[in-house]
Amino acid sequence: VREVRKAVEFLEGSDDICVIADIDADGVAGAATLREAFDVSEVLFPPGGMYGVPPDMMEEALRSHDLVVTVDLSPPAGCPEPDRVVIVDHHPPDGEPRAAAVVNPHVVPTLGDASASALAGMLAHLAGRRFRPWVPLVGAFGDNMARGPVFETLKGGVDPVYLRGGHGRLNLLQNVAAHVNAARRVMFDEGARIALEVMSEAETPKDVLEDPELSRCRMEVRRETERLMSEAEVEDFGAGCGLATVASGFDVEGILALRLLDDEGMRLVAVYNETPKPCGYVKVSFRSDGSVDAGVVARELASELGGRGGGHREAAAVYFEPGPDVSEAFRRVVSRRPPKLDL
Ligand SMILES: [Mn+2]
Repeated sequence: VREVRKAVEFLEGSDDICVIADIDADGVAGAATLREAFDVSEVLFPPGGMYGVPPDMMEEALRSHDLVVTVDLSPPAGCPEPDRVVIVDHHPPDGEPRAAAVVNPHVVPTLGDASASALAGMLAHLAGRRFRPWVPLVGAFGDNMARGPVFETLKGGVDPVYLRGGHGRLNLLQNVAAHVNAARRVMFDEGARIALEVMSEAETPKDVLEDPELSRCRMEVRRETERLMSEAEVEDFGAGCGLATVASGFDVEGILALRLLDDEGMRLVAVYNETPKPCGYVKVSFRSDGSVDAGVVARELASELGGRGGGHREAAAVYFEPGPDVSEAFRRVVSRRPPKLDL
């Protein structure tokens, strides 16, 4: 595949790579993999719970480094010098992505379903570099994307004990993903930074699970989730769609939406966390049972709220400036019932 070969050539040909990665387990695992395999001089994370690469971060990275690789993220529109950028992402791109190489299943369909971290593992593997193969799989489990040809290939190099779970129990790598995600739910980009260092030092997944700081975050997230679950009330807006409003300094609205979706037996649950993130935006997270496209609902709500939104069929989010009446906006989106929503 031409895009993949070009990406490998760029990564092998540079000794000054800057990685800009999303703060979740997929972004962190992808960054850890690239840093282990290639000459990565710096890893950056979008600040304060922001989603997407801020234009000034992109410009600064291009000024200071030869090659910039975005992981689980794509460059902002109007990015200067796209010929020094490689994209490793699996989100549907906004328009035609411009870069020296684009490793994204939406652009290269033969890649199949894959997390960004698994794509990073594939690049390291194709370059013949050494890396711990369980690391990119952490991101695949974190994104619920433990499937597809890239994942299956990487899985072959991993101790099967790490993948043993089932009967309602998480396997070792799912547990590591929850640890890594807990860090950013509590501390945003600082949490991602800590998790990256822990993952980079770890010889085995157990080493990540035994890290005291990540374990503390996991416990705090668990406690905060239980607190919010005991208070949260889902308002039914019809068509199996509901909204709950909470206030938390933690980024737990996605976990809550999933828990409430299961508990209430709804088709789609939106959770609005009215406490702003450190970056100043507030967020609504969506989880769907698959019969409603959460990504479509998120984009519709984003245009109502003047924010940015997107995601997949099962999981999506909207970011916006605090202020608008979210409940009214959500009511308008649900009552319009555009055919695309399948409501
Ligand atoms: Mn991802």
